[in-house]
Parts: sequence; structure tokens; C-alpha cells
Amino acid sequence: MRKVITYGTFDLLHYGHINLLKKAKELGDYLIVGLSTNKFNEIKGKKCYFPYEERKKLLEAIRYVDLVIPEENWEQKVKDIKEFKVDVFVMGNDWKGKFDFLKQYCEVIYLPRTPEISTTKIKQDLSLNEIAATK
Ligand code: C2G
Repeated sequence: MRKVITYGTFDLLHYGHINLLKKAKELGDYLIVGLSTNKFNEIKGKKCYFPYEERKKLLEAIRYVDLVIPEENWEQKVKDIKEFKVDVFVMGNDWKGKFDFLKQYCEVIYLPRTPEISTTKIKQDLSLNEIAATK
């Protein structure tokens, strides 16, 4: 069984995330997602709308996702890759090159992001609509 792993916050889940997870799953037979905990998001400087448990529930409902594990720090990837006998590490290409050190443990693949959508854009658009509505 060819195992794939990817990591992320996946807040306000949108089709850019789904595209990534679909393509990641197509690279193997079993997809593990390291989901950033609330605490790790603070370290990453990300303010989440949904807490970890809710983001985990959403990911577990996606047909491409086989297992969700907590991502608590930057350093756990090597341990995870060894522990789960991962064959392929996948990230969106906004991370291109950042995880090449994992090439000694498994394949490292950066997939194209879905350019026009992001959690930040969703939040910005919603707040702009809010402002327009109150004018
Ligand atoms: N993504 C994408 N297209 C988008 C938005 C996100 O392909 N429009 C991808 C990102 O490239 C990433 C994954 O979806 O591979 C999750 O995105 P985020 O939740 O923003 O993850 P990030 O905060 O980048 O955390 O240790 C790695 C970090 O936890 C990655």
C-alpha cells in the first residue's frame, strides 16, 4: 500500500484544499493528513475560525482522506514518515523547496495550488461584503 502524507491548517475548508487532497490521494492508496492543532496554528501565526476538532471532522468526511493526525510542531514530519511508513510527502507549491530535506526518507512532491482561492481571501471578501451591507 502506497502511503501519502500532507500537512496543513485546512481552516474554512474550500475547493482549493479539496483539489490538493484529491491530487495527493491520486499519488497513492492511503492519504494521511497532519492537521495543525490550535496551538501549532498560534506558532504558525494563523488565527483559525474552526477549532481543531471541527477541522478534523470536516477532513475525516472527505473521501480522499484516510487518517487525520495532529500536527503539533515543525519537527514531527520525519517521525511521522517513519512511523507510518510513508512513501510520498505532498504539499502545495507555495511550500516548494521548503521540505526537500525529507527526500532522504520519501518522495517529495509539490502540487500546484488552486490560485484564486484562499482562506484569507474568503475572510477578506466576507468582511468587505459586511462593510458594503452596512453602508
Ligand atoms: N492549498 C492549495 N490551494 C489553495 C489553498 C491551499 O493547494 N488555494 C494547499 C496548500 O498549498 C497546502 C494545503 O492546501 O498544501 C493546506 O493549506 P493550509 O491550510 O494553508 O496549510 P498551511 O498553513 O500552508 O500549513 O507543516 C506544513 C504546514 O502545516 C502547512
